[in-house]
Amino acid sequence: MAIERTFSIVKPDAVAKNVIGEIYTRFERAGLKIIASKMIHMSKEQAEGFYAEHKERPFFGALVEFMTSGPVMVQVLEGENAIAANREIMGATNPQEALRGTIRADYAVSVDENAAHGSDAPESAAREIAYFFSDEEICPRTR
Ligand code: DAT
Ligand code: MG
Repeated sequence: MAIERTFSIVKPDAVAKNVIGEIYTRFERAGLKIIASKMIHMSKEQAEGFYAEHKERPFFGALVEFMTSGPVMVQVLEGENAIAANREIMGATNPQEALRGTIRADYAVSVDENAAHGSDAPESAAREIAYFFSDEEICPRTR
């Protein structure tokens, strides 16, 4: 499998729980390299645009409200099979269904506030990375 990039968010609930570092450690232990990272507090427009694919879903308003309720960490992760690897360590969307030892099982309690986001395909990864990061903000390892 080739080296891939994926887009990740440590969501407002996890930032509020003060577990940014613990989640970053899980990325690193899984062999994923953080090649871009910043803290932002999303505007309503930014969150609506990011989750545009879900705008007809009944939970859309609550999702946007949650994602703008506090700061988040946004990051680009790079590594072997990064998209699937990140989804695996995050666990299922509903923390009640997430496997033990996954980020969502350990740091989230409900589907409404589920600690982390990870791109689900190469196309969404490219779109989501470009949505939050300019090329200059992405820093591939040189050593
Ligand atoms: P994922 O974040 O695992 O990619 P998704 O893309 O289906 O899941 O949904 C995006 C987010 O929307 C998800 O992280 C939490 C919220 N969400 C999804 N399904 C939901 C539901 N049934 N009730 C409330 N929020 C939901
Ligand atoms: Mg998704």
